[in-house]
Amino acid sequence: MGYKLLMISTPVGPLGSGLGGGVELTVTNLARILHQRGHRLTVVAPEKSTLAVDVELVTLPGQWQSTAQTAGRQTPVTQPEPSVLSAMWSYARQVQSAYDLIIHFSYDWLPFYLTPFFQIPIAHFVSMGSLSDSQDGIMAAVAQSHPGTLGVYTRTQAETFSAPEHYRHLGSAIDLSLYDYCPIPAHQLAWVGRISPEKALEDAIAAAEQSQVPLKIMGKLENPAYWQALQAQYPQAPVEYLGFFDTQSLQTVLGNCRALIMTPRWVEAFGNVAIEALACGVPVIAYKRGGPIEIVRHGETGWLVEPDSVAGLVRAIHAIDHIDRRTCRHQAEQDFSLPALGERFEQWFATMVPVRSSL
Ligand code: HBI
Repeated sequence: MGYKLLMISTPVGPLGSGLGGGVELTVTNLARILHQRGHRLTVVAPEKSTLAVDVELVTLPGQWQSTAQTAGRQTPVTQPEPSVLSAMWSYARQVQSAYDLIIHFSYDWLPFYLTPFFQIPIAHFVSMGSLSDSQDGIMAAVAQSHPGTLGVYTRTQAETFSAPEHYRHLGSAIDLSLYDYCPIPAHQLAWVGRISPEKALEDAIAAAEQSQVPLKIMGKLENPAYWQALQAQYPQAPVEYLGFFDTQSLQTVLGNCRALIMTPRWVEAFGNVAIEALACGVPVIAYKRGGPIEIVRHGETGWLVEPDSVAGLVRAIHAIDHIDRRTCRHQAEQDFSLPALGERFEQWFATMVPVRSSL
């Protein structure tokens, strides 16, 4: 039975800009698989958004939300006006009667506060771990008033909140047909992500310098000052920043690497880049922190390293040949395919959308 779904994207930037990080991939992939499975979708996103899926895309003007992960625990809720967040939710209120369900991907206060004022159910996909008291508070309120409507990537992410049992684990996925298995890589490592302090790129650069294995860096240069500081701190490190790539270009470079290095300083909710690497046959070396714990099979598809230990990263880099690259691709096919993701989300929606009478 096809649902009529209104999908509201993150308000931190246009879909396709990379500003929305992993959540952009989640929105695009989920739209793709739900469309393929016969649901009727409308995606609502900030202006200048692009979506490589043949569904209705409604783009709205307004200022972006500032990124929540740069805020502190006591940071008050902010909403610049004219706000793209309020524009997207005003639109949703006007059109809601044409849909069975709204699913949104904002890590912001407003959508949670608005929930009781809407006539149709709202599925809240929470894309990060706990970051601020105001966001935790409003999500806890919805967990109480609308149980079962909060979704996350992983158990680890849910456990950062006060009532983990209220969060449904949806995992993540990628379109495996876009990723080519690479059996024999070049002698280089990859680091992929928004270049911002919580991603701790400095540790990967230090490990590249100590192991003398070249490091290819890709991702949105979100914090140029931070990047400048790293270059000054490690002038001799064998690293190269290649830019922000679309999936096709990313997987070409990533697949040609001996390993992906993941150095999250914060609790990474999932780590989509980890499954992109596995899909190319690339082992993942990651700190044992957050989402990668539930992705990497230690000793089989990569190495989970003591958090913040550069020495641990270097040891793992020297042991990377113990990993069979075919096992990496196989795990991606088993756990992280789009059909598996579509199934998990449909099961979640069924708990919120009243079954229409057969009449
Ligand atoms: N910050 N305020 C805010 N809202 C979001 O939706 C948001 C964010 N920061 C990062 C982000 N979304 C995504 O890039 C991550 O969830 C992946």
